[in-house]
Parts: sequence; structure tokens; C-alpha cells
Amino acid sequence: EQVEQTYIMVKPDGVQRGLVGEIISRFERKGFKLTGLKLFQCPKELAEEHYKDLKTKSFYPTLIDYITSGPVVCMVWEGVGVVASARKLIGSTNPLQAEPGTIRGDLAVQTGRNVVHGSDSPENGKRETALWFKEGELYEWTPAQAPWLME
Ligand code: DAT
Ligand code: MG
Repeated sequence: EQVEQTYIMVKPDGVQRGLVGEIISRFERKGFKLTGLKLFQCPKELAEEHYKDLKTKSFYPTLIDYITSGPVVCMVWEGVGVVASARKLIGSTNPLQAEPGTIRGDLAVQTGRNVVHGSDSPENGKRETALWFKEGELYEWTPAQAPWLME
């Protein structure tokens, strides 16, 4: 049981719509550990690096414009199985196909405004954490609830 990290980001629409607390709360209540958190407006070069695998897609320029259009909330959550679990909490890329109970299923209607990002593999969790956070911005700590979450 390997501890993983996932990079979660409330996108500009989530910040503009006042959904920051709601979204953070879902990961917090689940029982994962927050190790990094900041409000940040992302430069174009960082957005391009983050989404480099989508460079050839028709929606790539509008995706970059959207993600750099206003502040985002950057987070790192840690835990056993956190990467896949966070993707389940977030729901399908297209919010109309996302299940009720998921963040996108409950709070969004369009792929281009799907309010939140989550890493898709443990490798990308590490890569994206290193991309968005400097070393001194991440914290290792033991939540008081730890013994009540895992035996
Ligand atoms: P996800 O964010 O669920 O990991 P992804 O990595 O395939 O999805 O794509 C990254 C983002 O790019 C996605 O959250 C929204 C945008 N995007 C993906 N497919 C799209 C499409 N067909 N039209 C418009 N935007 C799209
Ligand atoms: Mg993705």
C-alpha cells in the first residue's frame, strides 16, 4: 500500500463561482491529507507544460486561455490510493456524463468549464506536484485524525 500524491486544482470557473470551499471539503471529508494549498494565477508557459499531452487537440488554445484567465486554487492531497479515488470524486471529463455525487456531476455542465483538475496517474501526480509547487510550499504533517482513518 503505497502512499501517493495527486495534484488537484480548482479551475478559474470554480473560483469565480465560489466553489472553492465546497471542492476542498470533498477531499477533506473523504480523509485524504492536504500537503499543499495556494491561490495562484498561472502563467501561459506553465499551463502549456501542464497540458502538453493535449497540444495537438483543437480545443488546446481555448483550454490554455481558460486555465490562465484568472486565479486557480492549487492543492496536493496525499494518501493510499488517492490518485484513482480523487478521479472518482471528480467524475467524468464531460460533466453531463459525470455521475451525481461527483464534483463535476453535481456542479458543472460543460467539458470546457468542468471546475476541477485531478492527476490521472501516480506518475503524473508527482510530475504535476513538482510543476505547480516549490519544495518549501509542501508540508509533511500528521493529521490528528490519522489513527481514526486507518487501522
Ligand atoms: P480530465 O480533466 O478529466 O483529466 P483530459 O485530461 O482528457 O480530462 O483533458 C484535460 C482538460 O481539457 C479537460 O478537463 C477539459 C479539456 N478538454 C478535454 N477534452 C475536451 C473536449 N473534447 N473539448 C473541450 N475541452 C476538452
Ligand atoms: Mg487529465
